[in-house]
Amino acid sequence: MSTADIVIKNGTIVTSETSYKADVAIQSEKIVALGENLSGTREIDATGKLVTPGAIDVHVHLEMPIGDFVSADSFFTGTRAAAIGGTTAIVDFVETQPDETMLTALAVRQKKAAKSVIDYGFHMTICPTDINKLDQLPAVYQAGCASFKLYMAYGLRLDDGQILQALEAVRNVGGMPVVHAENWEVITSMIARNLDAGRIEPRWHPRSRPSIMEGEAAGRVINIATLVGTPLYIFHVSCAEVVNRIAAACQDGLPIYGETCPQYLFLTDTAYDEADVEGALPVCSPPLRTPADQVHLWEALAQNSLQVVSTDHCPFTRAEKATGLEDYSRIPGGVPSIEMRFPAMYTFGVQSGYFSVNRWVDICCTTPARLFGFQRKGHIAVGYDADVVIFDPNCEVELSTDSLHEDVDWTPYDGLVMTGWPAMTLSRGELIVEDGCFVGQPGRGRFVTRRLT
Ligand code: DUC
Ligand code: ZN
Ligand code: ZN
Repeated sequence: MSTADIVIKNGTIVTSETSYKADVAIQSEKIVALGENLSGTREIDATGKLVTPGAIDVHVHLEMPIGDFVSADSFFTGTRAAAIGGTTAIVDFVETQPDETMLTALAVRQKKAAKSVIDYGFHMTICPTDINKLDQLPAVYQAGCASFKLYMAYGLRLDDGQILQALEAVRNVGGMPVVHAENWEVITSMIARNLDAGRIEPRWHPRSRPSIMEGEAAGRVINIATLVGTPLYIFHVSCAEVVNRIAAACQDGLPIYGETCPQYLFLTDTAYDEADVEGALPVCSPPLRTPADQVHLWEALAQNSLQVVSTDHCPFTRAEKATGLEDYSRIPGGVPSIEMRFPAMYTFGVQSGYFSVNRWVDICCTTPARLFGFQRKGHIAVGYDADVVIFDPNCEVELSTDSLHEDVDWTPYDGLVMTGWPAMTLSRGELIVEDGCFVGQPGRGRFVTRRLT
């Protein structure tokens, strides 16, 4: 073949299926050849390194208005941090105002995302005020939003009848529904009872959102999805009760999928016992759970009862978190994880022996691409986008607010040591991260038209 733009030489290619030594040739944004002794205008030596697909994070909230606040990372700072950690595509969210069409809301959100440094897509949220707009779903799917978000909690929650209608409409366009599964009636009753009794501290957050009720909500929506005959993807699984329901559905051959997130794999509910704002910082929903739940999640990832690790990256500052110290239900929920996910899953998933290097790539890259319709991403193969990470398995990085690039003044992972970190990140053939430094341009990321068929 003719000389390629870039050739990554001497690395070990890791896919979800296999690992092997080969060079990777890149031309005009694509992988154009895999083989031995390839030559390129620029040659990058990857001796001793793993060459993986760029990771895909299908659950992030960047500059997202939530309650009185806006989540701390912008599309620029959040995607820059993601790229430094080896993530080359994200999926964020669109919420439609009552007097707007879904396509208008999509266009508004696309404008917001214009400074992204990596490629992106959006889940279209179906809010209660969207139930009479379900005839817009074919146009939304056509526009490239192949997945639809349903809430069972918060102000945007749908009741069971609305969930039935929404799932039928998503099924009819061939989309993937994603769901936040919690039992809002029980949660709000327990919060009211606690606040009435003066139980206002963050430690009451997990006690108001018991895992048995996360399991109940997940079971209920799995049943409705099964009745409707649609696949379903459950967001931020935190506990054994949900894992067991997904595993049972998979056993029955149903297309039910689940993700968990770093916060549930690395932190536990004792974090809420810390004094002052420290106890408020890790408030997220569902809440952090027990060490036993944590082990269950790791084992579920190994056994394919959970298929994906995403982040639910949704940071708020220390000052914003502190506004809820007199009422834990007002603490803005969410933690930062967008940068550490891919290396953390290598260090604590692969190095700790939970699963293989191929399963790591499957969980972080290939399955998220497949389930969410990134048809040219998530794999190292000819014809795919040259979204590639050159991963140094020996590079040690200690996580801290200083070492991370997220635009927020704390991290829940302070002091956690990664053994393995991206040496380089390429997005569509462009080198955008080198030795931990971002070297790309704001706005180079593109909206990806996702399709499931
Ligand atoms: N929980 C959510 O459901 N979304 C944003 C952050 C959080 O903690
Ligand atoms: Zn959620
Ligand atoms: Zn979320």
